[in-house]
Amino acid sequence: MNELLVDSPFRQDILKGLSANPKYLLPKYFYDARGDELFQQIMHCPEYYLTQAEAEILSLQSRRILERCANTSGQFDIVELGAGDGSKTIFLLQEALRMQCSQQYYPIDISPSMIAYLNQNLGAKLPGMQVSGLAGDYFDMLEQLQTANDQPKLVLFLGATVGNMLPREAVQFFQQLKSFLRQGDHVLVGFDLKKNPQTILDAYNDKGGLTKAFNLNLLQRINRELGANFQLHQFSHFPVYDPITGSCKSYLISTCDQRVTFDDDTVIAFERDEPIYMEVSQKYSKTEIQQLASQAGFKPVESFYDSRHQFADVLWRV
Ligand code: AVJ
Repeated sequence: MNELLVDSPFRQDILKGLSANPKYLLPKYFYDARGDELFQQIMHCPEYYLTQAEAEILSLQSRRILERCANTSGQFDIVELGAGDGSKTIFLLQEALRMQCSQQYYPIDISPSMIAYLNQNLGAKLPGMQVSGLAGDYFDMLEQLQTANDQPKLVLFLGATVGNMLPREAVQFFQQLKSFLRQGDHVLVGFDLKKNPQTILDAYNDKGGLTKAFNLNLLQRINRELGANFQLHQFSHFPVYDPITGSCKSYLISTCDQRVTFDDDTVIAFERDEPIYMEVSQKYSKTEIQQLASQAGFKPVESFYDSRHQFADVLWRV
């Protein structure tokens, strides 16, 4: 055992997940620099309809969304959880500047490279908007923000990031989010809607193999950052979709009996055909979205859909 190795949250979470039965990894760890890059490519691949659908909503309906917020809040700060590269949010931010209802944008993201990119590049595209990025976990960063300011807020949680939680986890998440908000604050949440199950499965099983590479990249990251020796070619990518529960789940399957060792001498054994549960991408019906709002204690304001009703950006108020 090398005593100089720091027991980082990343190491703790990875070893906890790989020691569990069944084994799992946390999707927030997909997003290192290479993972960011692969996710950008997924967003542009033909099977991954979500990005286009939400871009259509935000490019055509941002004015209406912001009018509904300004009604009750007047001026407000815009906070975004899981901002990514901000390429869809920019429509909404530009409209907010035109309407003069917001001049402060706080993107929060787990990826420090994304936040650095936003801090450097977004201000120039949005003259008059103060961009203050925060890299870290959502609630840690919201805590920081709360002590720094108490402006009315519009919190964006776009891109179906909420899908990385199961419905009961989502209820708890929004209950906790609400504790950072005040009466009259808004949240805009992007949900991927239940639809033809094959369309959904294809989005997580693209022909170009990007989603597979995105999943395997987390093993690569573990190799690099935790001194492990995952053999990437000994894992296959296996996505499934259950049209009743709406859960699309991704697994990596060990294709043989194998042992993986880490630089702290940890050994993780895999049996042939043993899965690692990587991610859920939860899909919702319109009714289930309503139920989630009421269970979490938010008031529905208005739902915004793309022309094919594949995706919903849903506005709630505290
Ligand atoms: C970033 C969580 C919205 O679940 O659709 C895309 C991540 N994983 N392809 C999703 C993802 C595989 C994505 N979210």
